[in-house]
Amino acid sequence: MSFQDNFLWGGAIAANQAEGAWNVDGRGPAKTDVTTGGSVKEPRYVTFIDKDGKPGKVINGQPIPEGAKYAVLDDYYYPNHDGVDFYHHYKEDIALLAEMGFKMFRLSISWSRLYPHGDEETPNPKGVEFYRSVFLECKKHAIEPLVTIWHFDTPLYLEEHYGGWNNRQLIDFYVRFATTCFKEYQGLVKYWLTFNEINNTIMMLNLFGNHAGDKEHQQGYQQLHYQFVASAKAVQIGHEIDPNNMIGCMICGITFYPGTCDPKDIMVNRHMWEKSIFYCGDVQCKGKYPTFAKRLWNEHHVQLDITEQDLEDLKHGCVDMYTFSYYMSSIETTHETDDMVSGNFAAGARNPYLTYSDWGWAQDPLGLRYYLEMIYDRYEKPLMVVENGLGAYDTLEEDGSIHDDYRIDYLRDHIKEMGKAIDNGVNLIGYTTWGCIDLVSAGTGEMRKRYGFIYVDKDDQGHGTYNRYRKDSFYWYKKVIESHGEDL
Ligand code: P53
Repeated sequence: MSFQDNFLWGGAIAANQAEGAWNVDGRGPAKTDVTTGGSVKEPRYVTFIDKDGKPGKVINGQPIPEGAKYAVLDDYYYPNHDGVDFYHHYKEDIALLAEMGFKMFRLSISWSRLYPHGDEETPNPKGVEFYRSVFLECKKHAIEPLVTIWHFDTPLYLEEHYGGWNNRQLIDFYVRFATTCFKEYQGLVKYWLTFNEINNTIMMLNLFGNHAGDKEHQQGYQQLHYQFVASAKAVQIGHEIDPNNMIGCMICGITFYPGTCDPKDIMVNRHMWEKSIFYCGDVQCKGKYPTFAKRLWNEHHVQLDITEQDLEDLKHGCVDMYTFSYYMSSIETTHETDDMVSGNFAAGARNPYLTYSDWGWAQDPLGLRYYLEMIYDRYEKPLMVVENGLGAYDTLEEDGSIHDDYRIDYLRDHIKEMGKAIDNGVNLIGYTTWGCIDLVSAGTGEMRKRYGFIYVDKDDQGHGTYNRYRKDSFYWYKKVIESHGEDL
């Protein structure tokens, strides 16, 4: 028996992708609210009004022009505005999760629902109440919430007026927000994650940043440093408020392989692990920068604003557990190849031993076991896989059924490898699959890239009843949980 009886089986969503109600009950906007829908071929755009009053757009991730202001424009559709309306469906949704036997439900708190601008002294009471109702609903069904404090959704006001995470002041705003969460939900929430996929900033530069120079690296590393300090301070406060709190880091986990046995490839691959995966995990788990950090900074002439107090904070703000998302593996090689991966957030050479999703993500269950064993050996802290799953096109049949055997196959294979990692000594305590209820894709803004056990009737133009339907995987996952991972 690999999985213990108290193993935390469940699923995950994020506020900005699921809740909708973007301007309801005093919520302020986040960057996702000025981001359009895209596809595997079309990027998502961020829209604005420039200094002469003209509307415009840039590819998501690029800065808007000097003097421009983010804006919602008439001619575009913004899929996150309505999400899948979890804001009004949460009772029904949590009941469905309970029907599957969920032990854990990962969700995030929208920062701008609690602090519409981000720099207020006190939170928006309606926002605070909403999450209290959600957590009470979880409690009613004996589901442990796992709460992500920041899931990419810095209030837009902080982006515009403070320069977002380029500004040290964001640490204090974040700490105020996190403190409110710990205080308000004490006794209702025990498991917390400070920053979702904190390593993305730097990993995206490593994967796609051929064009990125010293300036981008300086910015990326500096933003990360402020987030590390914010996370460490939140961990300390979270422990003071309730010593029972289990607070984790959350890393975008990609398993990197060398493309050949050329020692140069082995080295380049090791360094990819360092700069994309270990850099963040080391700071958050060990409370100090790793030995190779100086080399990374020097490579790009990075000069960080780090104070003595920051180093103290990092030291005393180590996380209690390491959590990560896992969707795919990737190849690092110094050799030229024409056989490249194409898709969304996928890069590098194609791995001939693997199959790829419709969005170009390598399906690699064994890579999950590799990641678990590697990371547990490094930190010896409890681990959770807090995102995993297959984004795929689903068909809603006339009778309301959805036959998603491809998703069942994907999840089954990954669960088997988790079991083997546990048998190899890894202390894996939980598994929350991504998008347990269908939601808006972060990468492409699509609805049709679906992950859920629960189908939501909404399309890429926002049309649909928003009704919920049980997929075949719903009944399958119920059985998996019931049998403690034995009946796959
Ligand atoms: P979507 C890129 C690569 C791996 C994971 O992604 C990523 C991203 C950013 O999109 O993000 C996580 O929706 C993220 C979730 C996101 C999920 O992966 O593009 O934490 O918010 O929805 C899946 O298919």
